[in-house]
Amino acid sequence: MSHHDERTFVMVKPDGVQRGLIGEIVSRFEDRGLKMVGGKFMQIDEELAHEHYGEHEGKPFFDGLVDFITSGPVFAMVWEGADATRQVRQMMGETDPAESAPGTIRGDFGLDLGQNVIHGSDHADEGANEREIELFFDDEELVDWDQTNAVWVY
Ligand code: RTP
Ligand code: MG
Repeated sequence: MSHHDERTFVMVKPDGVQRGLIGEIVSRFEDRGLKMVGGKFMQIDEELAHEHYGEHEGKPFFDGLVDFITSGPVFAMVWEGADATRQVRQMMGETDPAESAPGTIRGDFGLDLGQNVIHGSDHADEGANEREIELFFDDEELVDWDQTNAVWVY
C-alpha cells in the first residue's frame, strides 16, 4: 500500500442485491482502478445496523433505515486506492438518487432516498472508513496483495 493509498468501506444494500447489481457495482470500482481487499455476502442483524448507522439514531427515518438494511443480504466490501473514500463517494452520487448525476451508481440505479443501492464511508466524517471496516471485517478477512499491472490507474 503506497503512502497516499487508503481503504474504504462499501456495501451493496439489500435492494442492490435483490436487483442483481453486485457485479455491475464491483465492475465499476475495478474499472476505476480501485483494488478490492475484502468482500463478503452477509446478513446484517439489528445490533450491527444500530452500530453502523448510529449517527442517525433518533432521526425520523432511523427505524425505517434499520428495517431496510436488515431486510435481506448485503455485499460488504473494502476497496483500496488513492483517495479511495472520496473516489467511491463521487462514483456513488448523492444520497438522493434524484439529485445524483447520470453515470453515478445512484444516478443510474437508485430508486429513492431509501432504496439507493449502495453505501460508502463518508469522506467528510474523519476516520469513518477505518471505523466501518473494523465494524464489518476481522483483520484476517482483509487481503494484502499487489496489483502489478495497475500502472494505468486514474
Ligand atoms: P449511506 O450512509 O447509506 O451511504 O448514505 P449517505 O451517507 O449518502 O446518507 P446519510 O446521510 O448517511 O443517510 C443514511 C441513509 O439514510 C437514508 N436517509 N433518509 N428520509 C431522509 O431524510 C433520509 N435521509 C437519509 C438514506 O437511505 C441514506 O442512504
Ligand atoms: Mg452515510
